[in-house]
Amino acid sequence: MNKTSDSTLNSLYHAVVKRNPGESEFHQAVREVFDSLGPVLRKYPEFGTHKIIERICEPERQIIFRVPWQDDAGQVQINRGFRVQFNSALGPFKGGLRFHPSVYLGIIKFLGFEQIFKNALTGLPIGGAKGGSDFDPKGRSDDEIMRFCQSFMTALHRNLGEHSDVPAGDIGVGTREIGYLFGQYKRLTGRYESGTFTGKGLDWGGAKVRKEATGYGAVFFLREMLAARGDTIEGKTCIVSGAGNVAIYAIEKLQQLGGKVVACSDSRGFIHDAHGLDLDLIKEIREVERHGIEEYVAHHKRASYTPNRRLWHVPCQIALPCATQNELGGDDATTLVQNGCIAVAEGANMPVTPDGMRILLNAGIAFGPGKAANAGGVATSALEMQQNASRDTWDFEFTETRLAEIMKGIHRRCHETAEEFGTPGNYVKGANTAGFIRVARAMVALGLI
Ligand code: NDP
Ligand code: 2IT
Repeated sequence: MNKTSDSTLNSLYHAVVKRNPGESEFHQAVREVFDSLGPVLRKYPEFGTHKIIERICEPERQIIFRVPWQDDAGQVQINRGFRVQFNSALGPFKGGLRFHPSVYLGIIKFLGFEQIFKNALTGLPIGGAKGGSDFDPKGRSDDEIMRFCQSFMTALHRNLGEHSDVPAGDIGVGTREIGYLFGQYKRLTGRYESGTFTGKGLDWGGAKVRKEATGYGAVFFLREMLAARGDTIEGKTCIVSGAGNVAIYAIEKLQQLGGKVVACSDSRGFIHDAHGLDLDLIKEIREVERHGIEEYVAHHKRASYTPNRRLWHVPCQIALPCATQNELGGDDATTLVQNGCIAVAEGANMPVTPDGMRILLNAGIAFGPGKAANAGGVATSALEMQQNASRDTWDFEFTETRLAEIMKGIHRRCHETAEEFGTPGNYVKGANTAGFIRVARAMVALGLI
């Protein structure tokens, strides 16, 4: 019986690989979820009868489009745009847009697939989607960013709506880009439909705490994992990869809770400051000037900059990968373990490779997978949708309290599900299992659609 469901999952995995050739990140995300599902199929044989797994791996709709735009020199540029509307069993499609030159269908599908289960774990009514473009915003002027966003939205706007598909930000897409995208959507539809986007500016329909939510949420999840082991963040040495939206607000919350963050990175290198990072300076360099993190050392002579983005050898007790997929591999995980690391929470999506994850779990480190640990961003997006629907605005404290409660609920769900399915303390199994069951039940209830 056990063997049957495992061999079924194995052949389903090979079918996914064959059907989606060349999409290695998507295969990786599917494999990880399938590795958790054997016991689920045994407990709920109806999921097999209803072909939930086959259906969940096939996006409901995939949109690929041309994005032509003109640069400041008057040259025509062509990029490719994507929106993968993966699953709407629990609510309107929901998930961010990524602008990065590495974007192709396999990345958007891995992100969209993960988003289904992440969104399910929040307990809120949101389906899963992801989109983006291979457009590289680096070094582009404000006008170029605006023209690109307008062209992107001209192609995509018909497929969006507050009850159908609600994008937000991700790598390379922040409040500025959401502004240009929303502006063009409003112009094309003639409607001030705030609920079609989240991550908006606070003056035009945005929600307090959304900017901070993913980083804060990851630290709230970390706090819960440590509390389950009778420990706290107070006094711990921490390192955080990335210096973008998620990393900055993860650092902020770690510091507020008494952690000492000594290193962070960007795509080119990392800074190390044994006194603890000066976050106001990092915000100024990254959010205001949009410069590289190496500028930090010009202001703090005591700090060092290393032109290599891998910072995992910096000794720490807590590590938060908050930059990008597959940034922490097997060797990095071994180094973390050897240096006495006790907890890793994924602020980014799939930052730890399968090898890395195996090593961290085998070492008994508290490991929070992205689906659970970084769900605070999308959960607060759902709170933004609630405020837009009721034309209300909540204050910072109230919204942050809601976020903390949601992260506590996600932790509890993962923890209890891992125990129920015989893998206590394994949040990877807990998150995959709990997220999958919620979506699968809804799919069965909604019939064959
Ligand atoms: P940002 O664009 O704000 O920041 C990304 C950071 O990661 C930058 O420091 C960037 O460096 C670095 N980075 C990006 N790509 C690479 C790469 N290929 N190699 C090395 N470094 C890289 O993005 P976010 O902070 O929003 O997103 C970070 C991660 O968090 C992503 O995995 C995203 O999917 C995930 N996430 C984001 C959420 C959100 O609400 N924004 C919600 C949940 C997850 P540089 O500036 O030099 O390019
Ligand atoms: O990966 C993610 O969860 C996000 N980029 C945020 C998605 C959202 O809709 O807020």
